Amino acid sequence: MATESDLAMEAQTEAVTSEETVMKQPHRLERKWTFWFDNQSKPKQGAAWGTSLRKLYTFDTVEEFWCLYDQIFKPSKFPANADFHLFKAGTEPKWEDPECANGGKWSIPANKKANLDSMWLETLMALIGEQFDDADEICGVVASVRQRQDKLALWTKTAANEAAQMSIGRKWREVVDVTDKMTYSFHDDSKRERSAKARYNL
Ligand code: MGP
Repeated sequence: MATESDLAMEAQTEAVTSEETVMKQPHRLERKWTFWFDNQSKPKQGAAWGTSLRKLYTFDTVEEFWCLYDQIFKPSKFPANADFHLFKAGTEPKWEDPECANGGKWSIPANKKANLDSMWLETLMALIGEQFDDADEICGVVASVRQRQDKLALWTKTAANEAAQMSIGRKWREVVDVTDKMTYSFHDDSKRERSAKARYNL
């Protein structure tokens, strides 16, 4: 017959086992995200924009994210003219994608390589962690490694919605912790409402 201490030991073992099971389960994100990469450092003569754009990985857990980030996605390791993208799965990082066609982007210049990496990482975590109130308005983020100056751009869906863009811009500024001037530009000027502006500033 089991003694009281046997039962206590059993209960304790069960509790530890179920805690381990919970810890081993991957932490699922609210939605799926896709990493893209475009290496335009050796462009083929006459090749149209987008021919070197590659879809790399789609993931939906925190564990996959860290694995991918650690192994590959540090922008500063890459040559000039490379672009990195993290976009919602199903949205291509192109103006032509229906989710982006009526949108635009907030841009932030990165003054140092370390700066680009840290702003990129902070942005990725804010996106997959759903920290933006207007998350449904966001398409994704692009890190551009450039000879002149690296930069980050946060692409959004509805450029004409000024209130949403201002809210996203303010939040992004907080996330990357910069105080520099930021500009939002429409992908396609001809698509904006007549009454709307072509740009917003923060
Ligand atoms: P860019 O990289 O968005 O501009 O586009 P930026 O950041 O001002 O310039 P960069 O030299 O620092 O890269 C540069 C050019 O690439 C554009 O003028 C287009 O010709 C082409 N291009 C860029 N994007 C994102 C697209 C796109 O989504 N679709 C198409 N068709 N062309 C694009």
